[in-house]
Amino acid sequence: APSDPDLVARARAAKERLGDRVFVLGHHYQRDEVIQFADVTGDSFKLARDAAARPEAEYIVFCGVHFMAESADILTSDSQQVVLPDLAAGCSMADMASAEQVAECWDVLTEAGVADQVVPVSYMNSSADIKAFTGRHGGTICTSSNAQRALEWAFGRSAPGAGKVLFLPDQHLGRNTAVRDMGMSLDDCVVYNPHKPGGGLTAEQLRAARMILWRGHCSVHGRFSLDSVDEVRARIPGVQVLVHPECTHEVVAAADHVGSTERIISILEDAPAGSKWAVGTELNLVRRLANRFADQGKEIVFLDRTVCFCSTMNRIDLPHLVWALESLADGKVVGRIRVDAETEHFAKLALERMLALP
Ligand code: CIZ
Ligand code: SF4
Repeated sequence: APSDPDLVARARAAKERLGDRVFVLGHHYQRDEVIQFADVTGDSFKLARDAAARPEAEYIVFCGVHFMAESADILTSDSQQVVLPDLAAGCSMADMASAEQVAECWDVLTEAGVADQVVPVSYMNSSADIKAFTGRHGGTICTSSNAQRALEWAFGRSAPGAGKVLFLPDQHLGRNTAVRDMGMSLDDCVVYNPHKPGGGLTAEQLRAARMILWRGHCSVHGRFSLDSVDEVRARIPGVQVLVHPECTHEVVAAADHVGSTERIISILEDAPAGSKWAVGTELNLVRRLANRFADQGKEIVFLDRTVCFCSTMNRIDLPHLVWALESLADGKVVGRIRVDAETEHFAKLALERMLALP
C-alpha cells in the first residue's frame, strides 16, 4: 500500500528541521514506507559501521531491531544518541540467549572440564550482554559474511585438534558454516538446550563435540522448508534457489547458492537477464529486489509463500518513524538505546576481534 501522504510530508519536514543532526539507518528488512527515509541501507554490521562514520550526527535513528541499535551505540561515540523508533522491536533469535542462561552454560562447560578448550563465537544477532560475555571469554563476534573466518580464528586459538567453539545464538548459521563451508560432520556438532538441565548434554558429549551450538534460530529464516525448495523447482523450471545461512541445514543443502543479505543482493545484481531466482530471506527485501530487477528481465520470487515478514522488523512503521523524528526535532529524545559502560567495554572487545579477522 502507498504511504499516507500526510505522514510522508511530516517525516520529510521533521528530517529537514533536523538536518545533519540526524542520520537515519534502514535495515534491508524494513518496510518500504520506512526505507524511503533512510540515509543509508544495509545489514546490521554495515549500518553500525556507517553510524560510526557519522560523528557529526547527534542522533542516529536506527530503523531495525534492538540488538542492531545496541551495536550502533557500542560503535559510535558517547556524544551520539541512538534511537529505536519502537522499543518493542526486538529479535526473537537474540532473545533466545539471555545473560543468565549463557552464564549457566559456561558453568556446565566448566564442570564437564572443557571450558578451557572453548572459544565463544557469537553472531551479530545477539544482545550486548551476549557480546560482552563473548569478549570476556576471549571470543569474537561474526556476521553471516565472515562466520567461516571467525570459526577458523577460534579453532586456531586452541591446541591443534583440541579446540571447541560455543556458537551463539543461531544453531543454523553455526552448523551450516561448520558443515557446509568447513567440512566438519554433523556428528561434530551438538546442540545446547538452555531449557534443559546441563543443556541436555552429557559431559562425554561435550568432550567429543567440536561445535557446541546454542539452541536458537530465526523465526523467519528457520521456517523455509525443503518442501518449498522442491515445490519452486517443479513450478519454475530453471529456477536457482538462493537462501540465507540462517535457514536450516536441509534447506541450505538443497539450495543452489547461500549467502548473507549483502551477498544475496550482489548475486542478484550480477545475475543475467532472463535468469530466475527463488529467494529465501525476509519478505520486505525480496519484494523490493523483485521490483528493482523486474525491468532487467530477472524473475525473482519469494521461496515459500507460507513464510511471513519479520514481525518485529515490521513494528517500525511510518507512524513510529514520524513520532521519533518529530520528537527529536522538538528537542525530546525518545526510544534511546544505551549500553552501560562495562557491557560496552567487553562487547567492543569482541567486535574489535571481528574487525581484526584476517
Ligand atoms: O536475519 C537478520 O536479521 C539479519 C541477517 C540481520 C543482519 O543484518 O545481520
Ligand atoms: Fe531476528 Fe530473524 Fe527478524 Fe532477523 S529476521 S530480526 S534474526 S527474527
